Amino acid sequence: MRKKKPRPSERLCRAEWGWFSLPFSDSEFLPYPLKELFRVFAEARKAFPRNTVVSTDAGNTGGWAVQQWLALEPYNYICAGGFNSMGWAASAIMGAKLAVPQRTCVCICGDGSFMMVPHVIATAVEYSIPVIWLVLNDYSWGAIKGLQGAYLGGREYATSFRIHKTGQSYNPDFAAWARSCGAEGEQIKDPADLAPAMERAVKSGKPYLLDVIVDAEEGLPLTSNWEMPPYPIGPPVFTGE
Ligand SMILES: Cc1ncc(C[n+]2csc(CCOP(=O)(O)OP(=O)(O)O)c2C)c(N)n1
Ligand SMILES: [Mg+2]
Repeated sequence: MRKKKPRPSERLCRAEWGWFSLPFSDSEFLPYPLKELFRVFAEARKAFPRNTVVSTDAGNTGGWAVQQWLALEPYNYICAGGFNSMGWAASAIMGAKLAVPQRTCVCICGDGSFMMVPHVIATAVEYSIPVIWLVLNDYSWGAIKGLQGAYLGGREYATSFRIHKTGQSYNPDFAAWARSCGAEGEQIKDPADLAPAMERAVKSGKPYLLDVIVDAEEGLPLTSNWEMPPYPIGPPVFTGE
């Protein structure tokens, strides 16, 4: 009989994770654009209260959020797990807010995921559900664009959002859309504006969308692996052992 490998203790896993994450512990030392991307999570952790409920979605944004968001108390983090369905987090966060109205509730999702269910803002306004959507906007289905890079020899097919005649990056103005629904919305291009905007969102008591423009060409390292035949599954980046 094969001997079962003992599971590493939780404390050991945490220590390993701390070591793995050390290079990201201070965004000041990170190269651009990594620095900017990491800062979103660091600023969010500082700006949102300790018991904030966070929901995360699919894509690179979901992968980064699941790794970088530090849930400090139980029952404060929700995601669709392996289903990984885009749009889930933007909707589910309203359910969370109805369940725990006294807590700040924040959805962290990508622009592609938010575009699956942009009508959530109208619902939140109709029923006065003051949640916050933190949309990391890289003008693409970034995760799929990355996979295409590997599968198609660097060729990208329809995963960047562009005006096709000019090649210019395109997305609707999400913040304007939020305001037109009767919610609040802000677009953030300068990372220095992140913290004050997040604080305004918490204080507003209204549904609030923060459209954060990110340059995610070079993202944070993801520890998860996708099974994508015929390619072999890559070795785990982080094992916690
Ligand atoms: C409903 C649904 N359709 C398709 C997919 C496959 N898929 C996984 S990630 C992704 C792109 C996600 O884009 P975005 O939300 O902008 O995140 P990014 O990777 O750019 O950070 C797609 C299409 C999915 N997970 N769910
Ligand atoms: Mg995206």
